[in-house]
Amino acid sequence: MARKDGGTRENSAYPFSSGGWGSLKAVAGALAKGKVPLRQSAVLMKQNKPDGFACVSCSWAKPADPHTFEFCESGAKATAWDLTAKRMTPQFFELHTVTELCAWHDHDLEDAGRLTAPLRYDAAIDKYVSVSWDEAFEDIGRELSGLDPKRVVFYTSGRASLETSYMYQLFARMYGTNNLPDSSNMCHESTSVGLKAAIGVGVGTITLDDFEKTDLMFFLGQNVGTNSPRMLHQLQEARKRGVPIITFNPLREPGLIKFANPQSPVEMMTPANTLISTQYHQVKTGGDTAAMLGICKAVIGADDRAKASGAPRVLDTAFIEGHTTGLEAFADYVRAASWDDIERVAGLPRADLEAAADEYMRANAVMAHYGMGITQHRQGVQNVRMLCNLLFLRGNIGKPGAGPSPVRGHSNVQGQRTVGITEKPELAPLDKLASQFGFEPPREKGMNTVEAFEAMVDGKVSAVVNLGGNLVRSVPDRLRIEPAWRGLKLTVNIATKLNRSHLVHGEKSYILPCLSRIEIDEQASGAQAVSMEDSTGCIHGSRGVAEPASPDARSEPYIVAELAKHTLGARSTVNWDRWRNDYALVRDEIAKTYPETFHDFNARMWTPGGFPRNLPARERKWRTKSGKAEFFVPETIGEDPDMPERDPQSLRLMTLRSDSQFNTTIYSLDDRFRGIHGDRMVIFICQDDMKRHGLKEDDVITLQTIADDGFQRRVSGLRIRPYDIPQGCIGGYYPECNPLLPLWHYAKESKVPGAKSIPVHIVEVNGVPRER
Ligand SMILES: Nc1nc2c(c(=O)[nH]1)N[C@H]1C(S)=C(S)[C@@H](COP(=O)(O)OP(=O)(O)OC[C@H]3O[C@@H](n4cnc5c(=O)[nH]c(N)nc54)[C@H](O)[C@@H]3O)O[C@H]1N2
Ligand SMILES: Nc1nc2c(c(=O)[nH]1)N[C@H]1C(S)=C(S)[C@@H](COP(=O)(O)OP(=O)(O)OC[C@H]3O[C@@H](n4cnc5c(=O)[nH]c(N)nc54)[C@H](O)[C@@H]3O)O[C@H]1N2
Ligand SMILES: [Mo]
Repeated sequence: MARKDGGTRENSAYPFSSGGWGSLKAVAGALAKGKVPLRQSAVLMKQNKPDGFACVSCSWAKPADPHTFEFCESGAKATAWDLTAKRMTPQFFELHTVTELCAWHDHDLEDAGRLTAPLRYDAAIDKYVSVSWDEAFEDIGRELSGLDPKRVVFYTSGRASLETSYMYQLFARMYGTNNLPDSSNMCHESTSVGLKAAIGVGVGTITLDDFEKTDLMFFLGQNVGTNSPRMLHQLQEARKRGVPIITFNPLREPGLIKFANPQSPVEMMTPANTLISTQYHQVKTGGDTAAMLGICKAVIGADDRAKASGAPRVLDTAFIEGHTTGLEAFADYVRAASWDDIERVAGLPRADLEAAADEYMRANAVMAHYGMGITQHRQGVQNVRMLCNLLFLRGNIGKPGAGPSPVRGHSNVQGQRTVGITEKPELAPLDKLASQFGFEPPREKGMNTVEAFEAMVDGKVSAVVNLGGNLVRSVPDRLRIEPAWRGLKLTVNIATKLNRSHLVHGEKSYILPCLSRIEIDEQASGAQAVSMEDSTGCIHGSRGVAEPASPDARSEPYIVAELAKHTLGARSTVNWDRWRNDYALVRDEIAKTYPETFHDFNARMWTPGGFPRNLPARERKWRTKSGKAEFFVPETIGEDPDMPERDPQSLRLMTLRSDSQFNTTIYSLDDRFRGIHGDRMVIFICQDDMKRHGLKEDDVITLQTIADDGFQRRVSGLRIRPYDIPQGCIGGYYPECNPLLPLWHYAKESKVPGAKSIPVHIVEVNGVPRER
């Protein structure tokens, strides 16, 4: 299953490596398709530059000395998507009823262009109609003040800036609720919970400098070529130094195999592209705990032998004794684990895991990059804890070139948590906020994303305010949640483009068009800047450079300030108008709330490369329960409790992203890397399983979730695509497959939906039901 060659065997579906000419062509195509005016496309030169704007796509770090083109194919597509010349004016909405728009494809809705004016749903004509900003704010304020704050949900998608997020959480808390779910709840919350327990901070500890000092990198369940392509720069530099990369991923992802740097003409010309992964292990979905357990078993076995023979120890005993707790219990568990179980659950032979362990034992400094393949499982938090166990064995944290590296998704998803977007009161500086602003914040736990939807299905939510996002598409169980969403009294959507969640509206519904942060944001005190935190905990300023999509669109801080003012009225102790006029004043307040990280915020935000967050684990200070880095004994070897035990017909479905989407935003129906064109309703499945289930390429199947809760979850019209993927595991696209994901299929400790391991059956082939 594993190939030590790291992929010399070409994936027949994909003749290109990631990056390369295909990537440049895709950028040009994206600009042309969006009809981006030429003067606007020059904007790309300001992307991720210290004096420019932070890309609206992924959250990968922005270097202090950026490349001339510090953007990638995905980032350029995201920029082009925002800068499009197409507009969705009120006239557009005069022409189309909401019922009619509900039949549009997700791609077509957003592709119709940027929203230009505030809109209110008019039930009498089933259309969104133009409304003035004043009217909108007044009506929303009135509606919200009449509701029980505990029944109102304030969602944030991870793009909004630190300034907006800080204002938003303060607004929600002054209003009276901690219901502040965000996209992280469906994403890296397993990291926030797992790393916090293990090392005392809920985020990764590496910075860009570590790439120059590392000896080995693990890559688990993250698809770098598609989802954080700028990181390929650092990976390639490390590979040139001979640093091995060991990948665990069920799919042979072309973007993890080879790399050609489109910004290096020499490499573009030479056929010898750099290999990314030196070992590629096609672990079974959900098999990572078992795989890491196998590596730990080989390492601890080698250490036991060294100890017995008096040879130098394999474990970093100084680190373990000085900094950790719980090794003995963990080591006993590892020694007792059987290779048979490990091989079965990981779907990998012992020899492969030992090969990974050999590299690991040779390396002095090891980083572990990981993504949704680790976090979006019933055992997502356990996976993160296992990864820490593995790193702790050889002291791979808090030293140069080493540490856990959760590759975050949205461009400021990590930062939002840093400034108080959380439903967990213990993670928010409530006392500070109370004294700083003279109010009594709510102390009881709010709802995270899954809890908010559970409550919605039970009729316990009245209103949702969406700061970005497209929840009826991104959350599990679409067929159950859409009717619940329609039952809401009020839905307020702050957005750049129209999406499905705006159409599946509540009784009252507003769409408030906002600026993208690529755009110039003029307020009373002049042009404004905002800031974000990247995946490596560095904070950057960002200044819009493009012309606003519409004179009638407003910035996010402006909209949040007005909503707060109109909802809270005299109850508020904040002068929202001053903040709205000058975001530097908001940053001063952030600095007061969080002085350790944000002192002198206004000056430091322009530090090239960003300024680092205060992260004690980087200095080997552990803010955990025990005051040490904590080893962890897994509850199970990784089996998913929702997966039927002995059912040869069952399959595990993982839901994936293509390189032509940003989450629910579908740029096109292609997936260049995986060789898919013009169709997202596909299922990746291996030849063995095709044979076993009697399927041919292009057969069209219906999948049904295996669950006995009395609710039938099906998706039809899925076309069979043979792919290099382990037996028993299949892949499909997010969000198309979301109706199959039950709301209750989540990681116990983090409530992150198990989007990478949905138990399914094939119930229909080419329209003919399957007997069972
Ligand atoms: N272009 C683009 N960039 C994006 C996004 C986008 O949609 N488009 N989304 C952004 C967001 S919000 C996020 S969170 C990130 C997501 O970025 P990633 O973390 O890369 O997420 P996915 O694409 O969902 O899938 C990750 C990989 O996990 C593998 N995988 C699935 N199951 C398992 C498993 O059990 N074990 C292992 N080891 N691997 C598994 C899949 O084959 C896939 O290669 O990207 C961000 N960047
Ligand atoms: N099955 C399955 N489900 C998943 C996942 C999966 O891998 N599989 N991944 C999960 C993950 S990791 C995530 S992060 C979530 C994401 O879930 P969401 O946060 O709900 O979705 P997005 O697609 O990121 O949001 C897109 C919308 O945001 C709005 N928007 C874009 N830019 C801006 C802006 O600058 N400001 C404002 N206010 N609005 C803007 C646009 O209207 C756009 O339609 O989905 C999760 N759901
Ligand atoms: Mo995400």
